[in-house]
Amino acid sequence: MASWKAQCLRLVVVFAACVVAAYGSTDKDVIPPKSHDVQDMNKVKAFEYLKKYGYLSKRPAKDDASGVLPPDKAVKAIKRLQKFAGLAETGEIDSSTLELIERPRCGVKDPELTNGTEGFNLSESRERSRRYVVAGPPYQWTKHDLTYKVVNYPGPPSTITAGEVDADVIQAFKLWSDVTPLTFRSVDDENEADIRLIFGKRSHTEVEGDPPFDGPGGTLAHAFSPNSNWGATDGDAHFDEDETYTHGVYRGVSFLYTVAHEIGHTLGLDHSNVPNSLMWPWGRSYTSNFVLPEDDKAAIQSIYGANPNPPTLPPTPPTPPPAYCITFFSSLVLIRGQIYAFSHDKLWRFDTNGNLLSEQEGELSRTYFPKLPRSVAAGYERWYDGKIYFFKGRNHWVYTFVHGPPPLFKMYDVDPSNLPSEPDYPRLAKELSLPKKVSAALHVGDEGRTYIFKGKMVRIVDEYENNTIEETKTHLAFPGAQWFPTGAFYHDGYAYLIYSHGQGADYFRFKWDQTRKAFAGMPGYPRNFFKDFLHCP
Ligand SMILES: [Ca+2]
Ligand SMILES: [Ca+2]
Ligand SMILES: [Zn+2]
Ligand SMILES: [Zn+2]
Repeated sequence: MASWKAQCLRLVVVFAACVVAAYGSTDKDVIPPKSHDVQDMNKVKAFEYLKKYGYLSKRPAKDDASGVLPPDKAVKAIKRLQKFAGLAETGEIDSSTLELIERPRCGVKDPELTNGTEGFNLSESRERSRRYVVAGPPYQWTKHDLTYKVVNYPGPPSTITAGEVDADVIQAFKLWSDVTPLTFRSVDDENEADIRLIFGKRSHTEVEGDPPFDGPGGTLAHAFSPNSNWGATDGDAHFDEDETYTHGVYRGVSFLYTVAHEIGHTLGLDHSNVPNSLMWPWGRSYTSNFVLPEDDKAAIQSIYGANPNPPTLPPTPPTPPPAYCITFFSSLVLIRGQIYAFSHDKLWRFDTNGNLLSEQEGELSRTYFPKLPRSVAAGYERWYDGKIYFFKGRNHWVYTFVHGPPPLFKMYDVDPSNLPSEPDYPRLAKELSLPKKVSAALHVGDEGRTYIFKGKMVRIVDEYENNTIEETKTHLAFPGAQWFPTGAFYHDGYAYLIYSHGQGADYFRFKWDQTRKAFAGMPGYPRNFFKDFLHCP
């Protein structure tokens, strides 16, 4: 891997430069299958994606020229993508994989996560293997005082003004300079700039090997590693001008987020497989009070060290807390790596770093989940098939993800022979052999285990075997926990039990013990959920 990488000019979209160099004419012989069948269209799409983003990096075998990717190679590549993105490794282009493929993202190729990859640590548990990746020497700056130039500004369909671009660029550089000895200074002459930020459509520069952009959607931007033999283009970032860049609103593509991510590449970072890290390849919408996630801070400090003069925290202006900081959440559910917080007929979405991903005032939950009742009491996403279960009172609802325009989830039809009739919910919890009045639920994906909370009790269900492993008192399965959690989720090796009350919410945290197949209590809890998770005052 390392030697292969070193041979390439290092556009972090190594794709164009390297693939052409490594494959020569063979590359264009591999033609994806042509068909009007939807299934095959998805295969073509997936094939293009895997090739473009570094999941089919080996020289294709001769017989690939037939246009059909050998099934074992396809399965392997799809599994690698699913592993990187934290999806169930089915090896099939299932609905969540298709959704991932259609999500706008950075054009830079994803790193191959092997034992030998720089900066990537495999440790005991699978969950812990999620970590940042650095490009490694020599792809880093040898000086700390860097200069930049915003060479041009985007026209329509972007709605961001030149002033807003400049403000976002300053804020994006500050995210990185606050935690490192690096400094960034704007210069007037682009020829004096280390880092040039350039907007363009399709074939957007004269630079040989710079891959063209792909129109609206798909690739948002790409960047070039420092010291990677591209001459002046080293350390530059290019932004697809066919995107609708926005500033400070929840619509369109957040320019702040996009530029902050690309700067990470221009400083020598590769993509991280930590969901919701800044160097995670898939773009996301505007977030208020964006903070640099810990994974990215650790990544950049592993190259340049910490800031010897860390900035003193600026005095926080006395702004009223956002509405969600004084909301009673009837349930908190982790769905596709995001926390969905439900209250009455609304929901708020947060990433696991506590960045708000939805409107500050909340959104109607039915725009995501048609016919979902108000104040849903509990829910969880089952990893192996992506089904999302909700509970309230004596009833349950099941949803599945659909890619395309909202609503993003549709009711799951229990009996496929019923199609195209409407699935029939609510259904009784009893049909799932579950009690009524479930207050919270969490799902440990790797184990296929679901914990269903009701009153003082928790029922541990094996989803693979479809049976109950154990029913016990909550504080026995979760040492130190109180009864009756109102929300729960499992993330990255830890379970969180949340207790909403009139004045906010407390939470307890428990570590999954792989050997004992049980949760261990952690000292120092309960803590304030709104402060820790949602950055509320
Ligand atoms: Ca440059
Ligand atoms: Ca694009
Ligand atoms: Zn990227
Ligand atoms: Zn470019």
